[in-house]
Amino acid sequence: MSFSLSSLFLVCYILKFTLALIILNKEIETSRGMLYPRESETREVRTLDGIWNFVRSDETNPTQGIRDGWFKDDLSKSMPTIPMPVPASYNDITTEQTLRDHVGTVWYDRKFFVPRSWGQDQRVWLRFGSVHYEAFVWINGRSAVKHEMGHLPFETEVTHLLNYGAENRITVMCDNALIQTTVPQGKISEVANDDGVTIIQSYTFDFFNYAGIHRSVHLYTTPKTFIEEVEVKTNLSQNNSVGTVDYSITVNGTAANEAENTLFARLQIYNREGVQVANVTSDSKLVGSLQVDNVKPWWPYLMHSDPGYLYELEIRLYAAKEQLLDVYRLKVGIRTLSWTNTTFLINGKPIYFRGFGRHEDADVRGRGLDNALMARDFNLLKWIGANAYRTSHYPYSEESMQFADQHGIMIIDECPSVDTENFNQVLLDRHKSSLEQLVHRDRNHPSVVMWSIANEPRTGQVNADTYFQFVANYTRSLDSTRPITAAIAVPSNDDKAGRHLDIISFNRYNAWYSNTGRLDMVTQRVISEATGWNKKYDKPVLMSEYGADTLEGLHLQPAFVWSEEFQTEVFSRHFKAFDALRRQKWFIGEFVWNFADFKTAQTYTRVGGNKKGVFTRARQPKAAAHLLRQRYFALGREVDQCNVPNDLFTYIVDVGASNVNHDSADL
Ligand code: GCB
Repeated sequence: MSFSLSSLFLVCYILKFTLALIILNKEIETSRGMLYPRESETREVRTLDGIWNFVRSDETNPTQGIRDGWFKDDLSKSMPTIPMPVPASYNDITTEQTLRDHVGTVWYDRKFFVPRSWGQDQRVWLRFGSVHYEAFVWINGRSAVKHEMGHLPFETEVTHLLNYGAENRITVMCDNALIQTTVPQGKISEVANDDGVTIIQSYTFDFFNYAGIHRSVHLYTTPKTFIEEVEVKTNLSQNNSVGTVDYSITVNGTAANEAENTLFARLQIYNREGVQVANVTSDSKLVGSLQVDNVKPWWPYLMHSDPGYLYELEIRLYAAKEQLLDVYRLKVGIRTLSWTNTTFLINGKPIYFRGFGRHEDADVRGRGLDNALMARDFNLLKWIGANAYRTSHYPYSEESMQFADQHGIMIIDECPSVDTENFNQVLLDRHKSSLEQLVHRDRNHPSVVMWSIANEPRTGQVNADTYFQFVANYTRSLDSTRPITAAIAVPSNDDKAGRHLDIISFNRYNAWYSNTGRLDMVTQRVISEATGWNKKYDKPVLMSEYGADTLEGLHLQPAFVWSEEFQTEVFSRHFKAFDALRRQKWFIGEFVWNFADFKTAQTYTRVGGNKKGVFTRARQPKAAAHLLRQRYFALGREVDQCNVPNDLFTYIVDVGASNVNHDSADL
């Protein structure tokens, strides 16, 4: 009897374990709308950015505010509030450790007026650029929207919730907790401290889990029937002389439902000088194509003398009898992408990436949108001669995507999946949703040239094959015009995901995490690892991370870990490997980790954060930045025939030819 009972338990246990391993490729909810808020003849936009009121919940009682109805009235009537800027992470605004390290919910509210005119014959929408990680929103005490997933926008119609020509209140509850089924994953535990217990958030990635209302909050109006979505796909003729812009428009509104067949759109494309270069009138399907003769293609920075060329697409939506309903304008870059098992091409020309992994990170503001910092970063990217970056490890602001379009900086657009492991159904569904939201948001940006579906996933684990097959194929079904990659750090022999990707990216820290300090163990290892990936999958390969922590101002000769000399040497040893690899056509790019120093969780391996930046956190160059600049421009000159800046090389001396024979014994 006891034997059969224990075998029954064993069978049940095995069954439970096996069931937990089964993951299905389920349908998931998809996003709608979300066009970037722009003013036009038919639309008004207002920002709710500014100083909001803020309350940190008791960590041991995170749902207290919901139970006590804090959203029903001003927050200050329930709890003492402090002022909090929006957009910004809340963590580093005060001097309190409890707020910096807070785990769980926080609350924001503010008052605002809505013009009386907005109440007539139009609709009003509330849109958040991003809230990390989960947001619950109320307008005048009534639930408006709920959204899960940091770094991505969400919106809802609030027409019926607003008081027109009167005061309104918006309340937001934001939860930063990361668990095993969130994207990214984390763990919450209760740990004893000196006075009782503390709730601890842990995660395997190193960047600080900044939280709050990270990007702008907008209110905007649309007509009753309006352009809800626009999708464009562009193409070029063989010799790049004629461009086509395929469009597809989705309309929302009563006119769309009742008089579906009578709606049509007029689309025009204007060049940079404001001259109309194409126009078309659609039928009621609102799908079609425009042709641009003598087109100026969108080129990456340094690949052409006029990079980042953008046209303006104007869409006018009409009802029967030429009644103008809505106008929306969108910047469009006309380019093609194609790839083989050895090459990745833009407008028919092979790409060699020279770029960075980055973070949205700054002192005080954390991950909050900051236009001054963004402009500075793009100036630095251009100064250093980079042509690309990866949005490691989550989607960056829409404003930065617009900048990248304008400046011709190519983007590997990454979803927020980092160190993904313990694959399960809920995680898969959320992971797919993060990609759906990302592709939906960014599909019209010419700068986006690749989707990255994960950073350092544990692709050696059971289920990784099926899991990444589902994630990659789902992303492909959303957009087949761009290749798919993931930045992988497991050895190529163990990896089970690469076969589902189009391009292999790998991260490795030779002379840092492996063989620390051994500069003589970099070059050959990089060459053989890249070659291993190519041999295994027969696909283009790029190195998506390499680098060394470097304390600005620390100089040690001979080079020693953490010194500026060491970072410079580590780079140089990689350059040698990359040059050998470039001769193999399948090696398509090099990405330094990281663009700038950034904040991490507290650990003894980090002195004030991750210092692998080529720039400091204050965006000033370390010594290696000058070296990298010389390489990136030299590469630009060699592979893309670009001009190089006059100040690239500092004049040192005019050494005349020597007629004496020297050998190394002289030195
Ligand atoms: C990595 C991660 C990146 C880290 C980096 C490091 O492999 O992808 O997020 O910051 O290493 O410096 O440890």
